[in-house]
Formats: sequence, structure tokens, C-alpha cells
Amino acid sequence: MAGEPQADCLFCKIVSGEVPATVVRETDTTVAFRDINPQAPTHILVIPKVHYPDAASLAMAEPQITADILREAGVVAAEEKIDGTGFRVVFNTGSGAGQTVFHAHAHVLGGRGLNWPPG
Ligand code: DGP
Repeated sequence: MAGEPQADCLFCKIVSGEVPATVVRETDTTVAFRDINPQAPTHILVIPKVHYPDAASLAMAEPQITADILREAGVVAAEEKIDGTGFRVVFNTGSGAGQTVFHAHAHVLGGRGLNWPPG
């Protein structure tokens, strides 16, 4: 059923605690944890507890949880003190855009200069 945990999903296992992660924040609907392969001094992933394969499908089904993720991205950025200099929120969507884990997630990146356009 849509939104249900998937047995083969890494981020569902982080939500359940089966796979450990460095969790920095948790709400009723979201978990935020440090990326295992950071691309910036601060690199945190904010994910919904429900399973959708990407941000677009999450937004169609669960607009409030999508908003929760954006709110949490801002809260995490403030807690990490990267909001003053600027930070980036990225939803890689599809393998051609670099998505490797097919459970919706926002990357929150900051703590260094961030070029535009991204690679
Ligand atoms: P993406 O490529 O947009 O699908 O981002 C997936 C991110 O997930 C990538 O930056 C690395 C991160 N990642 C992969 N496996 C793990 C893990 O086991 N733990 C943590 N904390 N992050 C992971």
C-alpha cells in the first residue's frame, strides 16, 4: 500500500532503527540524519517516515509531509548554523539526476560556498 514501509528500502530501515544513523532531529512525520558520504561540512538528509520513491510522488500523495520536510530543512540549517551564510536543499529525482536511494529525501548542504549551476 502507498506509504507503507518497504522491506528492501535502506531509509525505511533507518526510520525503524534497523540500520543505525546519526539522527539530529525527529518529528512525528520526519527523520533528519547525517549523510554517510558528506559533500559539504554540513550534509544532512531529511526524510519522511512514510515510503514514497521520490519527492514528486510524496508531494502528490502527502503535501503536508512534504511541507514538513521543507520546514525541518530550515530548522536543521538553523541548528547547524548554516542559515546565515546560505544553504541548499536538493531533491535528486531519478537516477539521471543522481538519485541512488529511492525513498524521498531532501539533502541539506552548507558550510562552504556552493556553486551554481550544480554539476
Ligand atoms: P541520492 O544520491 O540523492 O539518492 O542520496 C542518497 C544519499 O544517501 C547519499 O548522499 C548517500 C546517503 N546514504 C547512502 N547510504 C547511507 C547510509 O547507510 N546511511 C546514511 N546516513 N546515509 C546514506
